[in-house]
Amino acid sequence: MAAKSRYNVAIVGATGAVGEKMLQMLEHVEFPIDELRPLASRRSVGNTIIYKGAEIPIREAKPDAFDNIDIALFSAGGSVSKQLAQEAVDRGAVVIDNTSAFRMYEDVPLIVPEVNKEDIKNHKGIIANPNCSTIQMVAALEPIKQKYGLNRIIVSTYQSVSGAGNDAVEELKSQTQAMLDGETVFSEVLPVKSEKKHFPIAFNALPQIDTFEDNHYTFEEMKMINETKKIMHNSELKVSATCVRLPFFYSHAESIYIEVDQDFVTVPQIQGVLKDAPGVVLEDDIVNQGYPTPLSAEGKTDIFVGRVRKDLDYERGFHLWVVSDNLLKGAAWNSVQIAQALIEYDSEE
Ligand code: NAP
Ligand code: 3JM
Repeated sequence: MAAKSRYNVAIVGATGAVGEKMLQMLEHVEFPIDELRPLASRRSVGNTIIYKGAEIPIREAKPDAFDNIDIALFSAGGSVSKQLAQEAVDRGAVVIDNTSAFRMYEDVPLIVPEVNKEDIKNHKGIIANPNCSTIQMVAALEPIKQKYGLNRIIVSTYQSVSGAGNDAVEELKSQTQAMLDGETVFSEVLPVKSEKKHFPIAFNALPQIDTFEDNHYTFEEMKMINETKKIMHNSELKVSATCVRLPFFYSHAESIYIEVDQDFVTVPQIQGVLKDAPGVVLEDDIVNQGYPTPLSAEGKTDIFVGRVRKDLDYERGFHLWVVSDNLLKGAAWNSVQIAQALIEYDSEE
């Protein structure tokens, strides 16, 4: 992409949970935009979005909507990305894709700027934004890996419903009220959109995010496992994940167990590394019940870490509690950081 003073930017999925936050984040960093082009499905044509106080009509996402676009941020699901990302690239845009469509392709960099920003330079038109749960985990663990080595990660997630989009947020709201009114309710959106009646998410915990794979892990769990190895440049890293959906609206929390490569590492040493880590905030003050929660992280771009403690049985084992806003660092903010890095590299060329 040629360096410019201002860029034409398309947002594919501009009316969605992630797309709305992308608009906020672009505005927040005063991204150098010439034309902002919000795209969505045909259903949204006739509606508008507000950007910097101006009303902008939404256009249908189709190939010619990418004419003269420099950067296209995609978050409208994997099938839309598979259909349109290459069309955008063919018209001269760089695509930053929020879906799982291309993340594991060899020629597609998978980027968390605090971890592997330099990989952006290898892009061939498409750059992928990792899964929300992967992003907050690798950004917290990379500085520990740099200092003490890392050979195993076992993570259990506590994920909010907004990770499944605006429909899932509405489903939790209506189910909660219905259950308080004594009704029997079933889910249609969570754990995955289906015709089948499913347990409610309200007042519940669902140990399924996305569909099941042949190895009995869910696709969400396999995304965390495979994406982590790619971003951390270590195919030998041992990673296992259990992903659980819980009835709150925003942020994901994770209980993470790690094994470092060195003996005699202390909790204060791990805390010290996290204190200095970019994009990470240490909130670990158990005397005052100080630790992050989904509500305390909501609306913030940082990754919050607390409850750092040593495993009781294994000398090189540590446990951490990591929380971040899934729609911000987990999606929109990470994508906008990638866009910023992209134009920064272009201006260096
Ligand atoms: P959402 O709230 O359901 O929004 C979906 C968006 O996609 C809406 O803007 C919708 O437009 C648009 N869309 C749907 N079908 C379309 C089509 N055929 N053509 C063009 N636009 C279409 O979902 P979300 O939470 O924002 O997530 C969107 C996608 O982003 C997800 O499917 C996922 O792949 C990705 N995502 C990534 C992360 C991450 O961690 N990186 C996190 C969450 C989501 P209408 O309003 O016109 O229907
Ligand atoms: C987060 O319908 C779809 O293709 C979207 C499924 C989805 C994804 C995904 O796989 O792209 C929903 C929510 C993600 C993600 O970030 O991995």
